[in-house]
Amino acid sequence: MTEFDPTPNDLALTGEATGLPLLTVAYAVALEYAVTAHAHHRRKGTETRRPGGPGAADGVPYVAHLLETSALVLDAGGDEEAAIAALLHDVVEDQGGLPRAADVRDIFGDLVADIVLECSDSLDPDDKLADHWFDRKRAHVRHVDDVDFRTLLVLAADKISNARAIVADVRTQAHVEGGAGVFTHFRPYSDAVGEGKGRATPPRSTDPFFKLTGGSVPASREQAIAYSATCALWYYESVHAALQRRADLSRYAPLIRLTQVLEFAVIELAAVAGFLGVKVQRVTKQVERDAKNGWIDPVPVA
Ligand SMILES: [Mn+2]
Repeated sequence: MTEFDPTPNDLALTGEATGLPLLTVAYAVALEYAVTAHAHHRRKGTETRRPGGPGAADGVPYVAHLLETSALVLDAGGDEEAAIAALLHDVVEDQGGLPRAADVRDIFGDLVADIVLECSDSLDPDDKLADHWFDRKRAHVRHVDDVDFRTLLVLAADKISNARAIVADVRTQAHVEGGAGVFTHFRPYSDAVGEGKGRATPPRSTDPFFKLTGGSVPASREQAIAYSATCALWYYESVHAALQRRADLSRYAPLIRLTQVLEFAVIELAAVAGFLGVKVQRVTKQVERDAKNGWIDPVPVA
């Protein structure tokens, strides 16, 4: 694990003192790059609805998520490289894999490319379908202990944006099944009902919360929704717990701030999940158990 070791660049004087702009043309180039690369990419679950009513565009452009992620990084005090990486953090995973990573490296340099790669869950879409959801997410949580400080900012901002989107979707769709349908868009739902795209990776009896599926696959719609909502809350709580440990040790102000903002988002998510019957306490206990079992590497206290 790398500790925060400020370089002269990290401690750069403010724009006023140096006469340098706070953001350069590289940020504008990254914005244009993200808009072009994600031109046809909509946010999950908005592919067919018109969120703004008559006259609004079909679906929510994915760039909305990238702008929010980058804005959170800047607002917390992240630097331009972190903010650029935030704009590009899904471009390798969602829009082109390794050739895309090479392109990002050519245009934006090693620092940005390395952050983007550290944010990429899987570079092979086939792997993503073949891997069990819990294995993939646990690897992602463990990864929080190893990555660079700028990457932590992007990871935190990404989770804040996603958790807020789930909360807003559940609340605005509360008139339909209490908003429960939102959780049918996630992988644990399709795994539990046995409708996974490509290779099926049904929940295993050793996975946490397996009992919520009724102990069998396919689960009923209600069981699968409860399972999916519980898994979602578990994931966000786990990422928050891992970020909290890095933030506590580092005293890196932008990370402390984003970890706090993520905590609020997770509390809101727990509240809407609680309305859907998710036992929040059970999720918290599981996160603690994971840490004890070494699913999340405990960070040594210096
Ligand atoms: Mn993202």
